[in-house]
Amino acid sequence: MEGIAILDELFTGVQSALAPRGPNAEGIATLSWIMFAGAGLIFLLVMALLAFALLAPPGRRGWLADRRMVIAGGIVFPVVVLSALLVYGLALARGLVSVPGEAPLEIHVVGEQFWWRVRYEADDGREPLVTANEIHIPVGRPVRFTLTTADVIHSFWVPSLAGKLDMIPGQANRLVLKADRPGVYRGQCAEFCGAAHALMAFEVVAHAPEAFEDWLRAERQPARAPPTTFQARGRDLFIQSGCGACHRVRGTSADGDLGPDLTHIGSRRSIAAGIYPNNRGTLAGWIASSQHLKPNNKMPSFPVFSGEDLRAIAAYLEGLK
Ligand code: HEC
Ligand SMILES: [Cu+2]
Repeated sequence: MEGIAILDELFTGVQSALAPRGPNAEGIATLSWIMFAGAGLIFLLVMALLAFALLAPPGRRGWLADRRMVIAGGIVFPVVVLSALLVYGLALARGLVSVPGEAPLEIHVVGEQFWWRVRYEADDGREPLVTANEIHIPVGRPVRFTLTTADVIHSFWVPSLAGKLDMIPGQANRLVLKADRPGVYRGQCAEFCGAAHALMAFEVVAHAPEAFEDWLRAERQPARAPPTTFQARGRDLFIQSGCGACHRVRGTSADGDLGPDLTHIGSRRSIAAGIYPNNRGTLAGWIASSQHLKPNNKMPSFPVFSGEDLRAIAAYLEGLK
């Protein structure tokens, strides 16, 4: 049963290159299958020849040692097969970076130890919209990512949608992808970037185009005022405790830039770069002991709050929809 569950995850999962959900990932998956099948066939052929060489009567296996066999099997065959693969691979790769037709949606993602800063470029001259750790895209429209890093090398990988591309200091890499159907696809940093590297994930949420526009419009709004006195107390604690030195909540005095933008943190599915589900409990736990939950991340734990204060801050953040 365990084995079946793993296979199922492999072919239908939210983070599997074998479960492609867009044309770019599909091209890569097809190439992998061709290589896998080809390698399998060649393996069988070599094993059959080996068995023949070992078991056939000596009089019948002399041709195996013939010089023409060595040239055909050792030079001609690999050159032909590998050249064909190279041509196919290069043609495929060209399709992965070009954007035919429609203007792509431009999203800039910055790798940070150990989270993702996400910026939507506005095409009407407005400021870009900044958020973190959850990337929303419309279905059916190409999206062009500009990938950079604020510190070390990270690697941006959403296996169901596209190949893997590194984020390299001093360089901007471009990745194009398209989602065929609405859904949530998981991504992961794929290059060791420090102690919490394995805890640096994210999600891509693909919406129908109108739903994406709605999301964008809502996300552009400043944070809403706390609706209850308990949440208002949470906001006051948030401001007084200096969270705003690192976090921005648009519409308040918190305008730090070191950590994720929290203006609409309540609407995100997970916290801490895709690691914990987003709810009042995990938010409170994160604030009190972020260093325990994600060792060596750049946010200090805040063990100073009483349980009640912690709940108030968490309720405030949860309400930032
Ligand atoms: C020294 C800078 C710093 C301070 C001060 C700070 N944070 Fe953070 N915070 C960060 C960083 C960096 C992250 C990203 C951690 C990661 O995922 O690697 C983060 C992540 C978070 C997250 C998760 C965000 C997300 O998108 O998943 C929340 C919630 C949060 N902080 C709340 C707070 C609160 C509340 C305070 C004040 C009590 C606070 N932070 C103070 C730097 C800071
Ligand atoms: Cu990383």
